[in-house]
Amino acid sequence: MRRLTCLTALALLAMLILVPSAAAQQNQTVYIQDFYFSPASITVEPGTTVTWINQGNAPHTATHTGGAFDSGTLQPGQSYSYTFNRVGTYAYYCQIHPYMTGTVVVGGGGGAAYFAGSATASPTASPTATATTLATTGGPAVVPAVTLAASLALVVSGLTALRLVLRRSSS
Ligand SMILES: [Cu+2]
Repeated sequence: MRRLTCLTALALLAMLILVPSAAAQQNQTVYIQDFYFSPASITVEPGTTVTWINQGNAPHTATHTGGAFDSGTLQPGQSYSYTFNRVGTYAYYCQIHPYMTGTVVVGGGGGAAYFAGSATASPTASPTATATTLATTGGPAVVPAVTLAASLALVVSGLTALRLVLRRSSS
């Protein structure tokens, strides 16, 4: 009885820790310094929101060469976010200092899986949930898939334990 309650508590605790960490992977930060982007190149899953934070002393921009996104002038301390829903390689630069360049690669090797999964998904409906599901079907996203599987296993075991506890206390 006490052991089951303990198991349930552990399972719930693990859920609280694991689930947000899986969701936290949907955000990435690029720091803008004087005069470079750090890291200059990042690879993210579709649906990831990238935030550029100007940590330098000069104003900077993060401007896509193809016009998909443009932060405008970011004064020191200001930030700009853009959500990458489409697979591709996005080269960007600073309009004030054009020698500052960076790249965001969306999809990595999982592009095929992304397109297969996105055919039925509405582009406007809950991008976080969609991206999480896609991560489990994507080839290179092994770690998130394992994390999700572990979370699911814990949820199931936690609910089973909870049911046992409830059944025992009611009889
Ligand atoms: Cu700049």
